[in-house]
Amino acid sequence: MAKRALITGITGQDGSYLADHLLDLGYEVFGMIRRSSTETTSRIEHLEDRVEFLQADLLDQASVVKAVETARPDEIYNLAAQSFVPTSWSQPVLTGQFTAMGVTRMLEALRQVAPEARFYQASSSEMFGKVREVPQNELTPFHPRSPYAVAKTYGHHITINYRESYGIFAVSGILFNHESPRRGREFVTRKITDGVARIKLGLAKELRLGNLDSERDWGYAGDYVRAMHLMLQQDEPGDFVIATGRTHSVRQFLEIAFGHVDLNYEDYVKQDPRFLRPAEVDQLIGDSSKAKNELGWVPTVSFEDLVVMMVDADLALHGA
Ligand code: NAP
Ligand code: F7E
Repeated sequence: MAKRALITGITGQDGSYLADHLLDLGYEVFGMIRRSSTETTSRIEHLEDRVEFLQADLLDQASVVKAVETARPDEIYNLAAQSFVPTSWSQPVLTGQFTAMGVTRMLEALRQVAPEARFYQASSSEMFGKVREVPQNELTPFHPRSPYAVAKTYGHHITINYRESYGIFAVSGILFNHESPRRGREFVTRKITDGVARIKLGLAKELRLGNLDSERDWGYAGDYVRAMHLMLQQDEPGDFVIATGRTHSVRQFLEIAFGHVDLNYEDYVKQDPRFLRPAEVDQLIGDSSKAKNELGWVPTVSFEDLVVMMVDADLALHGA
């Protein structure tokens, strides 16, 4: 019989790639969607006939319980969150409700109606924040630098706590930044590739950004969802860092993205203090050797290929 998976956050970047991957593997996929007055399903339009959608909101315990009850999942992937770091300073309480307490609501729903289901929590490299060691691995202490990262740190620990308290097969993937043509346009990579496409096609004259010196370990989202699935297929539950092991600055991203269309980023990029953060994470670089050894997971898309893939996709979207 086909395995059943429930994905929260299925309308987001990772949810859409994970749904693609699980359907390819023969899963029956259920997707939790919150009510909206506007369409939020553009990333999963191609899957509408193959996924069963369940309306629920992470803020509403009864709706979450109902979704788990209906899906009767073998596996739950908890990807839903308020995931944009700057918004976590302007809406810190809501971010805590979604990104921290939302995890407990999902775990409680699982405990109540599907205690045998395996649970994946979307943890984040942002938990390392002001890093204590380089590179960061599963044992590196956390020092979160934003309300988002604090909320994710809670979600990480409550997942481990439910594993230890109730024997639930609950794992946490500490994923470093991962991007794709389906990335939200407010995140820096997509903001840049969208900006490059607009500038190249004469639709915009400049691109306003914040800190160009911060460095991230950027990978491809399609690679990272494979790791989520692998984590739930192990004999014992455990936590894994997923990263490429290479770090690059926003400036290097700009050089490659503008260079790909024969432009120089310095002619178009303006620094704008509105995009600076109250506390910055300067550099992240992950050590995913545990994932390589135990899951057999390795990334397949290089940084350079990722940038080019995203620029080309945005050029195509704008009609080039
Ligand atoms: P994303 O594109 O921002 O998607 C977030 C998803 O959460 C959307 O489907 C959104 O639904 C849903 N959501 C938000 N609030 C909700 C609520 N109250 N009830 C139900 N659903 C809600 O994020 P992503 O990049 O795919 O990331 C997936 C997860 O991994 C997130 O938890 C993120 O924090 C975490 N993460 C991401 C990265 C990364 O680099 N991408 C790295 C580490 C961890 P709507 O469409 O209705 O808004
Ligand atoms: O910023 C700098 C900014 O917003 C990356 C989320 O998926 O990954 C993501 O969080 C860097 C930061 O991602 C702009 O200051 C400069 O240093 O693309 P971002 P993030 O904050 O790293 C982690 C792993 C998650 O878990 C999160 O959910 O780029 N930057 N200028 C800018 N960033 C933005 N957004 N906009 C700018 O104009």
